[in-house]
Amino acid sequence: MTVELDARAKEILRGNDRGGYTVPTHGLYPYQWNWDSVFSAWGFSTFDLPRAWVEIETLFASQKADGMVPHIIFHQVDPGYFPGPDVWQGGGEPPTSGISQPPVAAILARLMWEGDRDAGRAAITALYPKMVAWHRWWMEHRVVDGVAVVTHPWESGRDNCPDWDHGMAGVDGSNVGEYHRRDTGHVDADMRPKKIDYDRYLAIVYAGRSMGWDQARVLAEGPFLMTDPAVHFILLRAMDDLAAIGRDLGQDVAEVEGWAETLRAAVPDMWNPDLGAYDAYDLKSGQWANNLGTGAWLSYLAGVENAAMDARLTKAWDKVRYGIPSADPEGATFNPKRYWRGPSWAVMNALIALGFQRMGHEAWDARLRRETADMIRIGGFAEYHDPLDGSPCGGANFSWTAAIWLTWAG
Ligand code: 2M8
Repeated sequence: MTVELDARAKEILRGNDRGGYTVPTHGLYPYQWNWDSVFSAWGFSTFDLPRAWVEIETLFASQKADGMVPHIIFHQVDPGYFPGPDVWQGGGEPPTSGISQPPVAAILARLMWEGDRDAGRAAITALYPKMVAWHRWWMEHRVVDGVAVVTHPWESGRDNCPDWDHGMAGVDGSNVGEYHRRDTGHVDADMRPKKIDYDRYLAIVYAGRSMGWDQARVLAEGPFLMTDPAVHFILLRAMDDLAAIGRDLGQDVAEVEGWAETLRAAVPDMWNPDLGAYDAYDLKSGQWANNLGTGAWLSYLAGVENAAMDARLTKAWDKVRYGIPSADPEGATFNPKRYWRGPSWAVMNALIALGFQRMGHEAWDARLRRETADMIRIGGFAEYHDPLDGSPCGGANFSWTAAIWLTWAG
């Protein structure tokens, strides 16, 4: 069974390879997505290391002059996805979107590099200054008072999670006109964001586009601005990993270490005492999300933990059977099948597990790995799974789920 699933996972990555980059899945997502691509690279690294490094090189080839690495790169126009390059108008050749995605590259590149230094030396040496430039972009354009923020739910990667409900309520989506969604033609609409969400996603894109994607303006004037503990902890961990890579390469890492210190010093500011956990905060309305979500779970990744939160988190985990739910199972809006509002994501489970490993939570790591593997055995290499019964949700033959099977779960 495991051997068969190993072979199937490799087949999925090979099948989604479009030559230098990997699509998340055929049909639903026909372009290169930033963090999907890095997870795919990690998957490739288990059986084709040169191909793995090429994946990350292709991603960084679309880095902007200001250091941003875009969230989508539209290599070949495909009418099967909306919104495409004509809507985004993010510039570049190939064209890109105008926002970024969680900076996991340094975290996984370090694992790949430490797995085989000789094979990775040339790639990591070329990538290092590019990753530094990207992290500098985050510090300049997506960190407010030491805390990481997102300017669009898509920038967080967790599109419709309850974290964003307050911020999204403040976005006027009434003027976006007619448009034709494609996602609901590929997968069950009940597993996707609602129309009201899409209206607002588009309104935020139109606002950024009208500013010519001037990122200082997007930050200051955009209609959506929330702190994101998940991105904060990912960025902080990525800083530590980038500094480690830099030291290995004999670079002066003082600037990177300084960024890590800034982010680490602001961790207490993300603590919501009423929730008893790290939480997202709406900088527009001045309200906590009050949601026990992925951000809290990712604290371990950055070497942060809090005894009060541990009990709260494990209680939520115990309510489901297959991995970490993307929203609190006791929350009023929990939905085990609707995208980021409850389902378990193999890719998030793997990232959370890297945190458990860092903090020495071996039993939790083993449990999460077992549950994620069981979920994949039950539901296949789906985009995400129902955490109650493991059934598959969203797109099938998904690159990052295949990658997580090969690197960790399987
Ligand atoms: C989802 O997001 C895209 C927009 O970026 C979409 O729904 O159209 C998210 O799950 C995101 O995290 C992921 O990178 C992307 C591709 O798998 O799909």
